[in-house]
Amino acid sequence: MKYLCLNGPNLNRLGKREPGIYGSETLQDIDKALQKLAGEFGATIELKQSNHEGQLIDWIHDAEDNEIAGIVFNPGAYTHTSVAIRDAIASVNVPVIEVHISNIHKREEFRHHSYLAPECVGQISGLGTKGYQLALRMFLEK
Ligand code: CA2
Repeated sequence: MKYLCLNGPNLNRLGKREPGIYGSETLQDIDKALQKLAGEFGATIELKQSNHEGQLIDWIHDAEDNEIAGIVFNPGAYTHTSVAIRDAIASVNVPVIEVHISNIHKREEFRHHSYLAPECVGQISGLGTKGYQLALRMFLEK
């Protein structure tokens, strides 16, 4: 089975700034842990990051054509703004788990609402970078 891990805007800065909120791990560290976990189940996962909404939408569409079995998705700030990404998730037959490193419900009011959550299988928030592995494990054990 093939899985995809998508990351939205500014997540390429992980580990470089704001370690108090997002920890000290980089996207590369997250990728490494996901590769190891997927490997244990004989699966593969590809991690991608983009700062551009349209690119993320194209990757979501491509996931269906590429027979991706599930997407672990940290949409970054697009979580709170993007009807277009919500529509993209709704337009494909690929399950998506929304992941946030920080607890968005403990932060500013504008982060409490997700446009995407109603189209996702579920949401993991506030469990640090471990949340990515938990989301992938959910797909792998299903
Ligand atoms: O907690 C999360 O994972 C978020 O998706 C991260 C987004 C934020 O807009 C969401 O509300 C919650 C921001 C990602 C920015 O990443 C940075 C990494 C290092 C330094 C500064 C920002």
